Amino acid sequence: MEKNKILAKIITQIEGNPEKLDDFLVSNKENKISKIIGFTGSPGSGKSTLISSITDFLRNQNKKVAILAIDPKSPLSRGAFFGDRIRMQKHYLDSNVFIRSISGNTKSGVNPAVPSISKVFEASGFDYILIESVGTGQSEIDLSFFVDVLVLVLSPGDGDDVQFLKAGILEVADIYAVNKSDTAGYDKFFNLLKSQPIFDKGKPLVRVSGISSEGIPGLCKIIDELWRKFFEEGKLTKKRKKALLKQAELFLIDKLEEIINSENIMNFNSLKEAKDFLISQILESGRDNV
Ligand SMILES: Nc1nc2c(ncn2[C@@H]2O[C@H](COP(=O)(O)OP(=O)(O)OP(=O)(O)O)[C@@H](O)[C@H]2O)c(=O)[nH]1
Ligand SMILES: [Mg+2]
Repeated sequence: MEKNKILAKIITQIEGNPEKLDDFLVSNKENKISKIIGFTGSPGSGKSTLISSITDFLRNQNKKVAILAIDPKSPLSRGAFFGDRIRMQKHYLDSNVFIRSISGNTKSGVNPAVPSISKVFEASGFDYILIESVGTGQSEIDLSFFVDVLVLVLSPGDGDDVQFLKAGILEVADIYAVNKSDTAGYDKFFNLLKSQPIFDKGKPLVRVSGISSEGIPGLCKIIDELWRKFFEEGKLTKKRKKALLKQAELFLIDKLEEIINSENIMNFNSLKEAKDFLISQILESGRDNV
């Protein structure tokens, strides 16, 4: 079977049960570290277009690229809806680019299978894993645990959305990519952002256009430099360990919700009893299934 088809099948199994990962990694001989880069931002800010443009740039350097789009709207069923297919179209013909979308629809936040899927990509020898996630709030913050470097994509369309600019995602992003530099009124927006105290903390604010490709080589250089810095400081190892904890937390949250929403759980009368009950249920459900 063609290599990418095998990869697609493995990911489908991991998405349903991330703990299966260990079965697949036994034969990993590549032993190469991928750069896991997250792209988040409000709907329509241009994440997919930017990822496509970055993929062009990386492919020109002969890098292998895996793209994982987390789609919050898609059903939990297999073969989830892939809204960005058109923008990524040309890359589908390239066997060194692998594109996959998964559902982000878990109650707890971002899909907890993400780090396991990244490990499969890493074991398959991809140089870069580019992860797109849309939405504001918890799922984006969760994504920051699952990537090495997080890029927040802003665009002039976000200008009026003060709520968005206030969200905690600004703090957890490592790089701000201000997209659509080819559009009218862009400079005003860029300068407005630049003058905000939050953008004045030394994190890179980069002028880019996913359409004209302005600033893409510069953005990729900044991503690489930051990744290397995190790697050399040992931050990357810590981050990836923390991702495992976050993954476990997300599973536990989903499991707890399931227990709380189930029937016949009323045989306790105090907070302590309720707490003990939850703990016992978690333990009873078996560590392997949590
Ligand atoms: N002019 C201009 N338009 C852009 C640029 N990047 C994206 N767009 C347009 O903005 C719209 C949204 O782009 P997408 O790449 O789909 O944005 P997205 O953030 O992936 O959107 P969602 O996945 O729906 O959240 C499309 O019409 C793009 O053509 C850019 O750099 N310049
Ligand atoms: Mg998109």
